[in-house]
Amino acid sequence: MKITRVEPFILHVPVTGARIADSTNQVTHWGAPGVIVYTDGGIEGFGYTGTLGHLTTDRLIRDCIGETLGPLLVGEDAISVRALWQKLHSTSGVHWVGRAGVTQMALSAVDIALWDIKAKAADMPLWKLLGGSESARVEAYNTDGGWLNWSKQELVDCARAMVADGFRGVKLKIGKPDSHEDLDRIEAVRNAIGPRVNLMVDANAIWDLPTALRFGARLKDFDVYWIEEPLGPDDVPGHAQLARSITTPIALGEQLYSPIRFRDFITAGAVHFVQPDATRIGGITPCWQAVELASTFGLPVVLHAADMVQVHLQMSIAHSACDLLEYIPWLRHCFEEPATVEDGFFKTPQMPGAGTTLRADAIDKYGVQ
Ligand code: 0YR
Ligand code: MG
Repeated sequence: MKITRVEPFILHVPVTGARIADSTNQVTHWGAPGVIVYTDGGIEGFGYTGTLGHLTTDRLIRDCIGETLGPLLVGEDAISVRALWQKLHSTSGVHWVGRAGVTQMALSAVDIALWDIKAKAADMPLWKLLGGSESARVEAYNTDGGWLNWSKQELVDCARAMVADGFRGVKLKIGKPDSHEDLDRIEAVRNAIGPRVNLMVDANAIWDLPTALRFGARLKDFDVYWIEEPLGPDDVPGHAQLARSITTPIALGEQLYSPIRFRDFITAGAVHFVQPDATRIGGITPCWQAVELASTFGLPVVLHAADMVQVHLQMSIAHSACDLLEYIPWLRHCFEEPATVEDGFFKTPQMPGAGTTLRADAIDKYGVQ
């Protein structure tokens, strides 16, 4: 099945409630620079990455796909996904200009589109192609009710509503200038949801080590399930020291751009819940490697969903290390078969492919140049 054409796109899709914030990011529109890969067999593959919706950065990713990676794909056999990943990685020259960020995100989008083609050609959903079983169940936890710019009352109301909807886990953003305020908000939500619902907190890499040591130690009072990205995303020894000092488990990985970075954190004892993101690490190909690595060390993997619930759901169904998955429903209405949660668990997708096929109207409605 030969690749005939590679067409990049950019979507900007409004987020819940007009504007959300975590400790480092403000978002009004989620950016999804991506690609449609066409083949002579009539199958089209869809892949994309995720951004904060800045047009200038999204164009860098689009152009990397369209001008650098795309021409190397035309004429190749779309089914040879791993070989194509190696070719793009080593002969495009992108590794010289960036091993993280734009180039890896462009590579991610392309790799995901190729896996989409491979699963469609096999006439099965990706989870089945990856060896998964229909009976696997993936639990959802909800992040879309805990934003940092929302008031304490909004957090409490949202947490109650999510639990009433069947979610058994909710995540709160933390990282207020005064960390006492974070504790106050965590306490309010814990009281609202009761002792049996999992409560995660996510600092989005804003704390320094002294703050993390001091306030991280208080999280056990509220039975916090994990503290996510407490420190800078590349700080291996800092996270290792924190892991030795507090009892709340550490989650991270959404900003790591290679399986080797995961090896570094895991072997240093600096992470407990491992969170690779296929839209950043370079696609499903290296993301699967990170999942296998974590699982070899006996660590649970909770893929960073953001809006790649689509492929992350497929991978989670297929791998026994992935029982839990983040839910942020900003893009779901853009897909032919959106990820759906019922009574706290994701429904198993049935359409052939990676789940990334966009509805025809999504590009008309949200496409930007
Ligand atoms: C907004 N999930 C995250 C959102 C999310 C971010 O920046 O995308 O909070 O990626 O940290 O765990
Ligand atoms: Mg996070």
